[in-house]
Amino acid sequence: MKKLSYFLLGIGAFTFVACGGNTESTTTDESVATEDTATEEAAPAADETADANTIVLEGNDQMQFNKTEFTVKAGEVKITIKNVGSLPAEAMSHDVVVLKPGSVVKDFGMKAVEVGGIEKIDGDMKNSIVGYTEMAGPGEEKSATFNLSEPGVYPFFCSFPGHFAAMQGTITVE
Ligand SMILES: [Cu+2]
Repeated sequence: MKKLSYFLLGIGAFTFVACGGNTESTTTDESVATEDTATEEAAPAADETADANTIVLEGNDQMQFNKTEFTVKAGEVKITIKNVGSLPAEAMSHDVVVLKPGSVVKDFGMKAVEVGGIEKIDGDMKNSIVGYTEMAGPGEEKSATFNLSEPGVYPFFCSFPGHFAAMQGTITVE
C-alpha cells in the first residue's frame, strides 16, 4: 500500500509538471497537494481485483437481505453483513450463517433459537455449519471469511430469532 501511494505520488507530480508546462524538476513540494486527488481516484480500481470473492449483504429493518443469490469461485470467501436499519440491536440485528450444501435452513434457524444462538449448536448439526458472522446491530457491519473450497449450492440465513424464514438465500460455489 505504501508503495502504491508513492507510485501515485509520482504520477501526481508528473501530472502537475505536465499541466503547468513547467520543465523544472524542483516542484516536489507543490505536487504533494495534487497527490490526494490522484490517490482517491485510483483507489476503487485497486479494490476491484481484491473483491472477486467478496460478498456484501445488507439487512434492513423490514427483515430483508438486499440480495439472496450469489455465485463465487471455490476458495476463501469473505462475507460482510451491513445492518442498514436503525431499530435497536435487541429488536433487529442480522448475521449471516452459511450451511453446507443440502442443509435445511429451517432446522438450523429453529435450533439456534432453541439453544440460544447459532454458536451454541452442537453435535452433528454443528458439522453442517460452515461458519457465521457476528450479529450486526443498527449501522454496524460484521465480516467473516468462509472456506467454500468445494463446489456446490450453500444455503445461508440470518439466525436472529424469527428471521430465517424471510432472510435466507444461496451461494453457488463454482
Ligand atoms: Cu436478521
